[in-house]
Order: sequence, then structure tokens, then C-alpha cells
Amino acid sequence: MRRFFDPRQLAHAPVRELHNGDWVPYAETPARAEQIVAALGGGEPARDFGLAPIAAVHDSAYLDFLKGAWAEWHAAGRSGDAIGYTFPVVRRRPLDCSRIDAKLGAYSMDAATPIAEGTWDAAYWAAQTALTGLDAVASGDRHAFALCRPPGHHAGRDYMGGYCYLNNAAIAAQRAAALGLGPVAVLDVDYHHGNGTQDIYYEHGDIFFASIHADPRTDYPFYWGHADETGEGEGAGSTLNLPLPRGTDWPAYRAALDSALAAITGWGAKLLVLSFGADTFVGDPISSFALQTGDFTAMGRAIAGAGLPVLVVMEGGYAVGDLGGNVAALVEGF
Ligand code: SP5
Ligand code: ZN
Repeated sequence: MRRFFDPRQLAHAPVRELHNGDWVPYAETPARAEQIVAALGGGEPARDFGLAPIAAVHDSAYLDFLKGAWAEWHAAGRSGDAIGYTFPVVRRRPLDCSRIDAKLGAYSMDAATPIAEGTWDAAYWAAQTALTGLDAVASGDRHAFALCRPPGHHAGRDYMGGYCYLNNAAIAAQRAAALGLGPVAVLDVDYHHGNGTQDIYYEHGDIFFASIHADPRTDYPFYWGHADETGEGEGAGSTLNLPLPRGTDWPAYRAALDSALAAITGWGAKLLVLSFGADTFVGDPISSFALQTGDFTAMGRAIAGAGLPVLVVMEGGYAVGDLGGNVAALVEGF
């Protein structure tokens, strides 16, 4: 299958993140993408579809904030990466944020997702990479792989978090639906629940969202991803959450994957966007599932076996030395 990678995504390189009460090196590094592209033997660059398909998913004030945040931070006399520290958990009145610190809190779900000098450009090209992969599928390719970075599935309509700024998978899914390629399903197999994608489509009946992830009672993002979250309003029944315990290995994972695929085909999907995180790997430094490299080949084969056109969008995976091999294993399964 064709692989898409745009080097402009490497411009995003935050230095550190807040983790368990201390500053640690940022886990979502440019080296991740470099490892993957090396293992895949290169990738085609992104085409530019402009801001419109991004603005079809994200709030316009949020996009203005993302574009300008680093410059505003520096204009306020700060050095290094921009990060918020106060969060409006109660919103009894519309927010009125002028200070950069107020905006950073209002548009963030965590304090582990800094904005660096190259963040907007990289996130923009990550979204364009997903859209370019979708264009290949729309043009008749059965499967395509979009090496997106920064990842996207924790980002909601108007918030960033979990190393994510623009929701690449949701942007591609929205565009697929607009092109008439639906009904569209998003299957999220990153270790962490795809809260941003779920939020964006929670009340939409036209895009199905299924996620297999670590139980939110033990793992980030903590406040989403329980089995009883199934959608609301027009979206009632079009969200499926399959949380699994820490230590889950391939046989148990495979059973959940089969349920998710059966739900997606039973719902009538005609196109699948796969949010793929390799952080389910046994050696991942921030995660606790137990998949082996060869299991990703079985995963790719099982997903391809559902018989739908598939756009794979890269999400997490932090065992950098094994990451390229794990992604190549998935691609081989397709
Ligand atoms: C896309 C994705 O996989 N995001 C995951 C975000 C998880 N953030 C919370 C866990 C923080 C762990 N930080 C470890 C840093 C090691 N340098
Ligand atoms: Zn993850």
C-alpha cells in the first residue's frame, strides 16, 4: 500500500512534558516518525488541501489560538514551549480569555501537551498527510498509510491534549463522508482511548467510532472510554468502547478486535479510518499491553479481512527502537 509522510511534520519538537509531578523528556519525538519512515522505505509527501477540511472539524477560535500561541507566549516574555496551568473545569459563563495562559488552559485537556515553535506547521502537515492518504483511497487504492505526526486522536473540536493538536483521523473521516464515501467508521486501536475523536462524533449518527484501549480506571485519558459510553442523540449507538485490562495479550485483544470489526461491518460502514497506535506493544515505555511485533501483522490481516477500504492514520507508540518494525509489521498484514 502507498505510504505518505511529509517531513514538515518534524518541525514540532517540544522539549519536556509534565509527568507524575516532574518534568521529563517529551515522549512524542521527531525520531518516532524518522524510525517509521526508515522502516517503510520512505513515503510520498502531502498535498495541500488547505484549511477548509480542518475547519470542518475544529472550532475556528481554537485554530486561531493554535496558530498564534507560540508567538503570543514569546510576546509575553516567556521562553521555551507554551504550556497552560489553569483549567476552566466549571463554565457557568462564556470564557473571556485574553492572556495567553488563560487560552492555554481553556484549549487544553492536560498539562502534557506543549506548543513549540514548529507545532502549528507540523500539525497542519499531519492533517494534510491524512487528507492525502484519504485522497489515495478515494481514487481507488484499497489501503493507504498516513504517517501523521503529531498524532491526533486526543484532540477534540476545541481542545488539545495527549500530544495531539489537530485530529487527523477525524479530519480524514469528515472529508470521506463529505465526498460521499461513507458511511464512515473510525476504529481506534491506540493503547489510549481516542477521546477527541469520540467527542467530535458523539452526537453524530453518520460516523461510527469504535475504540479498543486500556481501561480508563487505570490509564490516561481517565475520563472517557468506559463501555457504557455509546453515543447520544442522533449518535446514540454509534460509539463502541471496548476497554481492556493492563497486561492484555494478543488472544484477548484479538477477541475485542473481532467484536469491533463485526460492529463496524454490521453498522454498514463502507470506509474505515484506522487510528493506529503501536503503544499496545509489550515494550512500550508508557503503556501496559503485551502485543508482540508479529501480532501487528495479524492485526493488519484481520482488519483488511473486514473487506473495507482502509486509511491508516498513525497515532501513538513510544518504544522508538521497535516502532519502525511494529509499523512495518502492521503494513505487511494489510
Ligand atoms: C497519542 C498518544 O498515544 N498519546 C498518549 C498521551 C499519554 N500521555 C499521558 C502519559 C504521560 C506519560 N509520560 C511519559 C513521558 C516519558 N518521557
Ligand atoms: Zn496512545
